[in-house]
Amino acid sequence: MSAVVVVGSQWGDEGKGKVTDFLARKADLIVRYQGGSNAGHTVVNGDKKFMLHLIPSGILYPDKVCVIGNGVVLDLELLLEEIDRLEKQGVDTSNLRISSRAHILMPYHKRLDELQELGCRQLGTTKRGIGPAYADKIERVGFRMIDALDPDFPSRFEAVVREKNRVLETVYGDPGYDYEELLNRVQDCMDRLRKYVVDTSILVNNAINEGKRVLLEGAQGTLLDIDHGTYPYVTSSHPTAGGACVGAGVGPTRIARVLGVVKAYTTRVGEGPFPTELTDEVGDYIRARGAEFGTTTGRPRRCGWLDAVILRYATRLNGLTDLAVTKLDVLDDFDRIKICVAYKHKGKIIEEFPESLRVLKDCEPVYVEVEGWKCSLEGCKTYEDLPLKAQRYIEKISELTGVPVCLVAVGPKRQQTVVIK
Ligand code: 2SA
Ligand code: GDP
Ligand code: MG
Repeated sequence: MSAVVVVGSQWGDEGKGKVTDFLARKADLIVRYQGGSNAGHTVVNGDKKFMLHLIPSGILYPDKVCVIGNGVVLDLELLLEEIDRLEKQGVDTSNLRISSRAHILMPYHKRLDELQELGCRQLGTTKRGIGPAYADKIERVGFRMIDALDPDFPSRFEAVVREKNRVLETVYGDPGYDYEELLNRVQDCMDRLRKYVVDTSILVNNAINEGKRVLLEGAQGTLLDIDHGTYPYVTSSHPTAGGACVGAGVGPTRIARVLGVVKAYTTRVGEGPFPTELTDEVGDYIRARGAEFGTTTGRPRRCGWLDAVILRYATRLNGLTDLAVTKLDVLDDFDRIKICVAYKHKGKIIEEFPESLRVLKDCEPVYVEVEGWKCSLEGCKTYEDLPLKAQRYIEKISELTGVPVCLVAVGPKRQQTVVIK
C-alpha cells in the first residue's frame, strides 16, 4: 500500500507544487485529483520556473507517469496551451494520461463565472469557470472526456448549448455561443487530446497493486473545500484528503500517508474571513518577501501569521500523518514571530475552527510569540543546519498539531528542501 496524498492545509498556495515535485523524484505515478485551471502550482528547477495549472507537478521528470484524475474539470484549450508551453520549455509531456471520466470545462462555464462575479455572487473566484463546471457535473448536464468522443456528442451538446444560450441571454443579456463554432473548438481539442485519454482509475490501482509509489496531488487547500471550508468563500471541489479517493478513483484503504503542506504563515486569495490577517506593514512585508501574488491571476494574496486553529482543523479533516512546512525563509528577518493558538469570541476562548462565518469574522486571534532566528536559511541542507530558533518554530508547529514535520522548505528551488529523518 503506497499511495500518499499531498494536501493543502490552509487556503491554498502552501507550496504543494514544490513539495510534490520534490517527493516525485521517488514516486512512479503522480495524480491530480480535483480542481481545474484555477490552480497554480509553481515548480522551480535550477533557474527554470514552471507554472502548472492542470498537469501534475511530477511532469518535470521524464520517467514519471502523470495523471489528470476524474475529479478534475478540464479546460481543454488551456490544457493544450500548458502542454505546448511545457514542451517549449523542454519538458516531455508524453507520459501524461487523462481520465476518460474527467469533466470538460466549456467556454460557457468561464463566461458564466465572469458574469456571476460581476453580479450578486462576488466570491473573488479566479474566473476560470470552476463553479459552473462542477455545477453542471452535479446537475448531470456536463460532458466527460469519454462523452466528447461518443458519436451522440454533437446532438447532446447542441441541446445543452441551446439551454446555456437561453440563460446567458435572458439572465445576463449576453449574446451566447454559436453551436457549430463551439463544437468545432471542442472537437479540435479532442483530436489532439484523445491519445492521452484512458480509464485512469485502472492505471492508478494497478500501479498501487504492483507496489509502485503513487502521489495524489491536491490543489487549493482544506479551507477552500466545498464542504469543510469557509463556505461560500470556497472552491467547488474537495481539496481535502477524502477528495483524493473520489478524484483519483482509489479506495481509502489504499492510502498510506496524508502529508499536509503548511506555509510558515498564512495567506488567502479572494474574499472571506481570515482571523490572523495582517492589513498593516507587516502583512505588506510578508507579501513582498514571500512573493505572494496569485500564480494564475496575479492577484495580491492576503497575508497573516500562522494559525494553529486552522492547522488542527486540517489535521482532523485530512487525518494528516506528516507535515511539510514551506517558506520558512520568508520569516528570516523577524525579531519575534506570532502563532495563533486559539480564538477569542465575545470574551470566550474557542479552540475549534467555527462553522459560522459570522462567528469566524468576529474571532480575535490569541497569539503566542516565539523568537525569530534573524539569519538566512537559504543554504540550510539538513535539519541540524537550521538555527535552533528555527528548529524551535518547527517543533512548535508539531507540538500544536500533534503531527510530525518531515520536510522543511527554505526557498523555492528543489534543492532548498530539508528532509527530517
Ligand atoms: P474558484 O475560481 O471558483 O476556484 O474560486 C473560489 C475560491 O477559491 C480560491 N482559489 C484559490 N486560492 C488560492 N490559490 C488558488 N490558485 C491560484 C494560485 C490563485 C490565483 O495558485 O495563486 O492565481 O489567484 C486558488 N484557486 C481558487 C479563490 O481565490 C476563491 O476564493
Ligand atoms: P501551490 O499552489 O500550493 O503549489 O503554491 P504556489 O505555487 O501557488 O505558491 C507557492 C509559491 O511559493 C511559489 O511561487 C513557490 O515557488 C514558492 N515557494 C515554495 N516553497 C518555498 C519556500 O520554501 N521558500 C520560498 N521563498 N518560496 C517558496
Ligand atoms: Mg497556487
